Amino acid sequence: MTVEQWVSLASHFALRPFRWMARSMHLILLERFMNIFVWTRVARAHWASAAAALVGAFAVIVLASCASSQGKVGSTQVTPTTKGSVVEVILKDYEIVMPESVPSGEVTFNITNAGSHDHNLEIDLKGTKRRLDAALKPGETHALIVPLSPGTYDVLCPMTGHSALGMRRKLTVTGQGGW
Ligand SMILES: [Cu+2]
Repeated sequence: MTVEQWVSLASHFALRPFRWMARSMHLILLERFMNIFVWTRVARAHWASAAAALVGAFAVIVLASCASSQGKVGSTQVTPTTKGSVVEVILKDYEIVMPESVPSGEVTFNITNAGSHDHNLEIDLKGTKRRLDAALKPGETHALIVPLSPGTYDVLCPMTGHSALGMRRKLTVTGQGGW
């Protein structure tokens, strides 16, 4: 063997530990990278489930607030008169569309059945109840005249099960009317 070959062989063995170190450093870096990759995937999965939980909680809150409200609250026209007011009421399957408040006095409810089932309108005057003598067939309109003093009244459809389906709401009578 020549001198150069000896030097080459010697340096090969002398550098061996350094080469091994370099390789293991490489592996450590690769492992770190893999860990970060796996960790971000796990974190992303966690964020996804957290977001899903948040959306779920929001949906529950919305449903709960819908369930606790007095049916759907839509609105129609109130026309003040010298004695009180004229109020348009639209009955739907299964919703009562009318204003949330009316001025006190003689209130004329112009009730229209815009649904596909028979409906009626009942106002609870804290003891006595007022409603149309006959339920309205689909498409029919009838007036119900009720003297109302200031306060809050329950309004519902007295047909079986309809109030539970959403035909129930509150009506506030303000003291700004004819009385
Ligand atoms: Cu009804």
